[in-house]
Amino acid sequence: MIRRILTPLLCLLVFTSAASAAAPDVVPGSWYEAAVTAMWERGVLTGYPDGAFRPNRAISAAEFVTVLARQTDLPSGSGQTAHWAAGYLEAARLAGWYDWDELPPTGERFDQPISRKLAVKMMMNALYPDARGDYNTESAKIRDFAQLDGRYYQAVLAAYSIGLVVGDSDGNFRPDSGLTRAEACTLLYRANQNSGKREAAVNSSPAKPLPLPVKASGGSVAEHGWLHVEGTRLCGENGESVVLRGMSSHGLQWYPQFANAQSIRNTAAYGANLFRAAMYTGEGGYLSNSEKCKAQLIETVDAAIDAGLYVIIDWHILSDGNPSDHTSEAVDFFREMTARYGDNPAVLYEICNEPNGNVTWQRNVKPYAAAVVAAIRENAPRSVILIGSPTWSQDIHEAAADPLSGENLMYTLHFYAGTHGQWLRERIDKALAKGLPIFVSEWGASRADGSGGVFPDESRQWLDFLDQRGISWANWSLCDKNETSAALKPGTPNDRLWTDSDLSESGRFVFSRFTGA
Ligand code: IDC
Repeated sequence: MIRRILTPLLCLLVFTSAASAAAPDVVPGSWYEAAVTAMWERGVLTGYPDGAFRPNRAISAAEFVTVLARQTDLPSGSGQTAHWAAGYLEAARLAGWYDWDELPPTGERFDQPISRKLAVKMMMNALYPDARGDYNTESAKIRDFAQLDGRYYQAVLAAYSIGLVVGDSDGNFRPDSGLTRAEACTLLYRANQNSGKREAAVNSSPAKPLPLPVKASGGSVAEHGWLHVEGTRLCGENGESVVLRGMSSHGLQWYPQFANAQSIRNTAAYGANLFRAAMYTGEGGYLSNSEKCKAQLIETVDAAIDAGLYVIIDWHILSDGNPSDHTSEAVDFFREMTARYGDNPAVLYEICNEPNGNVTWQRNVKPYAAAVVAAIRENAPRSVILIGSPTWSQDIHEAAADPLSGENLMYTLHFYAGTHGQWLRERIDKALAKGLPIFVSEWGASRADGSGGVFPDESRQWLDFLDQRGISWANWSLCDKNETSAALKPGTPNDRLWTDSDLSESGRFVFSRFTGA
């Protein structure tokens, strides 16, 4: 009886406190949430009359100047028109943030999207008026520097030199394109926090990864460095617990377009710190087309490293169910990959996606793993290695009963929320109790065939379970294929930032969980 009364009451409390933090369309756990919430609470930001924030809409010049003026306590002046922001725009002009011709006080351009070059110039004038960037060093970082007018050189070079702005994945600054409201607010929030001249805007929670062209301070590898395994935990360089969460590519031979730099950066912008490059061995993959597959894999791994993510090189056996049929190819492949990446802390090696068919741990998988681990250790003595088990990487109890010896080895467990449930979670707990380190290198919110559902309740139950145990995961898969496990809607472009409306039902759920429950 008491429970029946308490439950609705609790729900109500949780709901109202979350709703009061910021506008209702600020996605909890998103990359911009901390910045927007802090600025909202401080009164620097307000929403539209309906209360929404509209994170993905382009920010106008009037909106940008107003936020910056409030943030720096610049008093409103007397505007020359009845435009709601005319006072702030006039004060900003008189303060020297911009010139008359850039936003004439007659107001025609106040409601148009502000260009990046003008936004950066205003931000630098307001917050870092004394910063200077060396012309030669900084301009070399900006691929489309030639498109920038001379009047923006100083501000843009200075912003690059102190790391407030970096180019997008192509190295371009795109001076004439705009910014979304979420991007602009996150940029201003970080700029204000870093300026050191002003007290931090409300809280000092660490900055989350930002979308292009504003990159976080180096991402997760910069923070945690070399990973290692202690007991069943994945740890960073200083012994801190680390949980990796992110996306798996689909088969690189089929969907390389969503394993490109922009797609990986887009995923990071939602808070992921992991990308898994699934290089199929069968089905037109490495065993029949090795050079092409390897080239694609390298491009993808480099892009993930560049974005500051941890990245898994996945030897994706599937239709070829017995890994020991191709031990020598795998040994050669991993020797080559570790010669290239063995000294890079970002890279993890997954040596057999999903053994299946007539294979056992002791007869097939363990001897294969022993050979491949030994080959990897020649060039990569400390990298984390992920090892699969029979029945599509569900038979972790067999591995737990007879694990390999060696350091920094973890065992993969794969599940699909519409097919696998409680019994498989119990298997994880039993394996953990025996000391087996577990890594969920692939899971789907669909059935095990990659379609059906989506199963949000089952997926939530699974992710809550993993979060409680600090288990890392990668979701299947980052592509726009017409199957429910795909994170993107069919036809999603791969050359621009994504918004929530590009994500499928599965994608929306999964992307909201990258930063933990
Ligand atoms: C599926 C893809 C599907 C493709 C099929 C065969 O989603 O488009 O046609 O592979 O190549 C796995 C595998 C993973 C599967 C996925 C869903 O690791 O390759 O992808 N799945 O069936 N294990 C369990 C499920």
